[in-house]
Amino acid sequence: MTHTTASRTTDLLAEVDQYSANNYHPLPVVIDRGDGVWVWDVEGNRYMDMLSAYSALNQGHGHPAILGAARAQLDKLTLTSRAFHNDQMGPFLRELCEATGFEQALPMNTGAEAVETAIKMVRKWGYQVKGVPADQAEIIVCDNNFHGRTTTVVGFSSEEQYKAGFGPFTPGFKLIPYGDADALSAAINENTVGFLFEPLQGEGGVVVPPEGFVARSRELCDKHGVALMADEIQTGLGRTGRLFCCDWESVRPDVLIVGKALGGGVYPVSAAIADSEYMSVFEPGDHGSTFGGNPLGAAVGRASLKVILDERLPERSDQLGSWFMEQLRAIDSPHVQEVRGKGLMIGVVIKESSGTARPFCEALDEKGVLAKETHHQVIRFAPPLTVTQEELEFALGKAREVLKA
Ligand code: IF1
Repeated sequence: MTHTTASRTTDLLAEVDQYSANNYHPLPVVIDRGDGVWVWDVEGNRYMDMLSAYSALNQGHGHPAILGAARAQLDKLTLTSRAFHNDQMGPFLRELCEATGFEQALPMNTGAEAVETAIKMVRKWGYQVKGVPADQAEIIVCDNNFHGRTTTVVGFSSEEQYKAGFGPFTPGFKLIPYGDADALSAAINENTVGFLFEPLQGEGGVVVPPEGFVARSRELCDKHGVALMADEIQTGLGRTGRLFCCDWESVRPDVLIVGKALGGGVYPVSAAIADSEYMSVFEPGDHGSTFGGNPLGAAVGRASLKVILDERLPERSDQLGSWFMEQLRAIDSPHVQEVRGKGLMIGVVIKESSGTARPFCEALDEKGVLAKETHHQVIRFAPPLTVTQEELEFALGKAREVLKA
């Protein structure tokens, strides 16, 4: 069955073309319904969602427990601002701290805001606790990083397009090659306050660092009094087959940054999480957000976290991910250079001689499997973690057809 594109889709695409900024190049599918790993377009065609909104939908579309919590909260109270307390934020932060093993959490909305929060926290910790001279704090980051789209964050991107035309940028960031602990060691000096990294790079092309990199980074940060800041916005909450990707190397960062799936695909919920040694640098007025910690987001966050733990989604991701990756590797394709990843965060790298990954994603889309390329050569497979083996077989069948063609 090849999916059809009819006039309703054409009209809706034209509307976006006319009224939206041109900052995206999406696949031409207009979705109007979702359930679990499945979505339907406005023509009634069904697709399997192999992107999960970049891991914001680890619990799947329309998870009943998350929708139930959201509906109940909608009827009671949605927003107070932080000028007053609400009855959901405290329980949410306690449950988040209990699940992650940290003392305190600062709630925000989007991932980029949580990254900014972590940067501010670690800089102030550097001045107040480590004794770095005023305005000299340095944070080390990695080539090929993706931490969001704010001006500070794109300022330390190594991707020219993310920065071009948007300067001047915030100083105080130093780039090292990803996965290179010796480079990290060499880059640390007396003014280094933090090392911000993704334990597995997502947008960078599903890049798995050499084994031991995270543990060695932990050792180096311990040795030099540098805060290890793990951006687990995409890798966290079960995606890579552990609750957090750092768990693969038994590493506890100093600052844990979460977002995406913390909102269960329903609402933007993010947080910077740390012990009070770091968190206590914030005083009233230092930092905040109109919406961060709001009761609707907190109720959604509580339900989203509970689903991940109750349904043992990290274990599912580990087992199904290993199996799925093995099956993908077994496809005899002239186009595939490598299949890599952890858990259900998987990249199929297309050989440059076969062109880019985009036409392969378009072909999958036509066969009812939604996948999106990243970094030109990589097809990313990251379904909701609630996926079944049978559903993965469906995607695998389509992947075989597309990759062998
Ligand atoms: C887009 C990419 C993924 C992230 C990590 C922070 C953020 C992200 C590790 C910021 C966000 C996004 C943003 C979204 C698409 C998605 C993406 F392709 F752009 F890079 F997932 F791979 N840290 N990732 O992955 O979180 O502020 O967006 O909530 O279209 O830009 P945010």
